[in-house]
Amino acid sequence: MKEYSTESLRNVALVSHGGAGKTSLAEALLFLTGAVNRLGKIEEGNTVSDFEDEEIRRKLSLSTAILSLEYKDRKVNLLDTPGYTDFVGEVISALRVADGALVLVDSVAGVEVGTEIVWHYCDVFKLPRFVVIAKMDRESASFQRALDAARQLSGDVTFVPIQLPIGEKHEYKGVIDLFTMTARSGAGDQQDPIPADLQAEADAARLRLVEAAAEGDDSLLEKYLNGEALGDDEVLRGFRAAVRSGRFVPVLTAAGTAGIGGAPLLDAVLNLMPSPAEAPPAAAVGGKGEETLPTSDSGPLAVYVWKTTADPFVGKLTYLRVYSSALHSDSRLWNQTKGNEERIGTLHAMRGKEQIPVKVLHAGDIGTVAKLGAAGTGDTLCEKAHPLTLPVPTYPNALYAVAVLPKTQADSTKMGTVLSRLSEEDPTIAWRQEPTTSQTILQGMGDQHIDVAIRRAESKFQVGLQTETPRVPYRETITKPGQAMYRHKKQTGGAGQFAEVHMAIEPLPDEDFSFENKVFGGAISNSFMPAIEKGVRGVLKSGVLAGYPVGNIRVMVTDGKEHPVDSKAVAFEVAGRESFKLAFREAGPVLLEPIMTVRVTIPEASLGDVMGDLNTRRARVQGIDTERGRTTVTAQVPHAEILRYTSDLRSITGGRGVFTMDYSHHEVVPAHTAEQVIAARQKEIGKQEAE
Ligand SMILES: Nc1nc2c(ncn2[C@@H]2O[C@H](COP(=O)(O)OP(=O)(O)O)[C@@H](O)[C@H]2O)c(=O)[nH]1
Ligand SMILES: [Mg+2]
Repeated sequence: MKEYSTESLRNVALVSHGGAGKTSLAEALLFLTGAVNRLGKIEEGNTVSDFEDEEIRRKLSLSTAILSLEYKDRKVNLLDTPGYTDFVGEVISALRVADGALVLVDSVAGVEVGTEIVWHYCDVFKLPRFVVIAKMDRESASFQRALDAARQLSGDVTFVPIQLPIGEKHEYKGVIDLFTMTARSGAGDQQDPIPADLQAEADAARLRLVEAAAEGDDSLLEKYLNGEALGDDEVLRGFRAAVRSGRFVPVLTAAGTAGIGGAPLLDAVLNLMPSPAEAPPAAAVGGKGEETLPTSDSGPLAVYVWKTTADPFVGKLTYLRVYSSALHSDSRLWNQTKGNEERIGTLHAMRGKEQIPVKVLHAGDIGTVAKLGAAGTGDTLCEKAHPLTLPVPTYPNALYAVAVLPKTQADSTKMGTVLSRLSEEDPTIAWRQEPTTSQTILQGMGDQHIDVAIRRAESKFQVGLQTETPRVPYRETITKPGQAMYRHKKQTGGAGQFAEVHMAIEPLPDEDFSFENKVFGGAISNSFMPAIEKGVRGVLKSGVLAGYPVGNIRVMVTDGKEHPVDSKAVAFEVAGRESFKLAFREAGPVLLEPIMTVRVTIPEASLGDVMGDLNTRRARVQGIDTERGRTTVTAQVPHAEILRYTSDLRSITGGRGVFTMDYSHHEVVPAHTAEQVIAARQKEIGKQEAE
């Protein structure tokens, strides 16, 4: 591939609800520009973009692919993102490094919830964008209906068609390009006269385009208001400014699988989307505070790692965007985030999994490099002499948790490593050990996300994992003072065992545990105290009621007896343990459960359903706020009741609801619920012991 300068690049992300036709459209553009000589199909599992085994198996995109294509002497880096909500992390990473976005709207389904979500993220990154009304050849496709739906995406911008479809449904043949006022049938290489029956409609639409163009530039507006005609160049210049200001969104149409509309779409990308040089310059934190980086080869080197993948055959692949200066193959640079030097081998432009070696990536370009040592997603690479850190976007919290278990002993030793790898690759995956339940917890965006992660662990790292619902980290404690004594006596042949311990316990609200020797007159030698304490501490870990950790207890040894020959540390350990258990049962034992503070943000219309559902979850609602049609409910909800809320909220709100969740405190479990929890846990322990 030849070298492309900053001005000749376009970085554009394809975003939408899943199934709107992004991957198929990208495939059509690759085919049109000669990057592939056969049009791949989703159904046949042979598109360039969806190359991963899991993507082929599921027939949908799971991660962002770079599709570099060359058109009219420019290079367009298409970033084809997944649409399914679980994989929104990939969308965020792609939008972070894109200079513009193509938002696809299905010509039949219209705007779906995934479209609203990606629109919101385009706002976050302030990206100029197009709406592409896709799959126009489908039965019951309607340009007008889809356009009306798209207009609902935002009341703050004006949607302006720059193309009209020639025909719809199976009659869809091509597009009318309102810039050139020509008909472009099929892929649109050729420009023909507009069909007579569409001329009036095209003239009216052109008028609205010219009006929008005039608004993009004050001098043009004056000319326009004075009744002078604007030339084609002026229309383009004015409209380009209008689009980049974010106030106007051009609307296009296409059908990827039918190969219609590709060339006019690419023309619009070249004409209207900013090159990296025209996009707002990046800001980074340097040694002396924030710096604005010129997007040119002469700036200080700043490279952002936006994605990393590991593959048993390819090894580690690091996806980069150069923000400033040029990055050369076979060079060295500094990983400012990790604090180590990185050796850059051969740089590549990418086309799905195909790596096309390049000598240099100029400022603004996107590509990959293999086998970087430490670099992970979100790192900044720079020159050691000029340290810089580029900002990492905020990813949503991964709140869908499962417990993971190794399938075999061999898997067990590799489990931690593989979970770390997965969470390094994907900022929306996290894992940790939960000490109170002794479980390994893996968190992601939803069940599909976790499912894909588990399959990757198996196929890429050969580590078999199983999942189960995580246990709630209950705790046990007491509510009033209690006391007990226990005598341990054992005569086996020669040496016997003897110990007697009297114990009093009471609640200790502000501390987890204290152990005191209150024995008068040497009834128990001081030297046995550590053994008694050890016996008690053993119970703190394993619990009394249902095997959960015990805490907030003050333990006092008040009296006891010992035998000159048979008393040994081990005997006092047993007596300490058993007397503590007895005292515990006397002291009003209760189960404590974690209570979470949950903030649920939903469309106002879903409020009734969401509140009704929260009621079934023992929730205490603390507040309801409504702002611009979105309502936020704040509530305290027992952890046990909200384990699967990610999926449940999605189904209650049609995917429009989101929530955050933070640990608040532990609280006594109501007696009735506690009985059920204890019974279930005892059954589980019984089963484990039987095994
Ligand atoms: N009729 C028709 N079907 C399409 C078109 N584009 C995609 N599809 C089909 O719609 C489904 C989803 O397409 P895909 O490209 O994977 O959508 P994505 O999830 O947005 O990437 C697949 O079955 C495609 O074959 C199109 O232009 N016309
Ligand atoms: Mg796709």
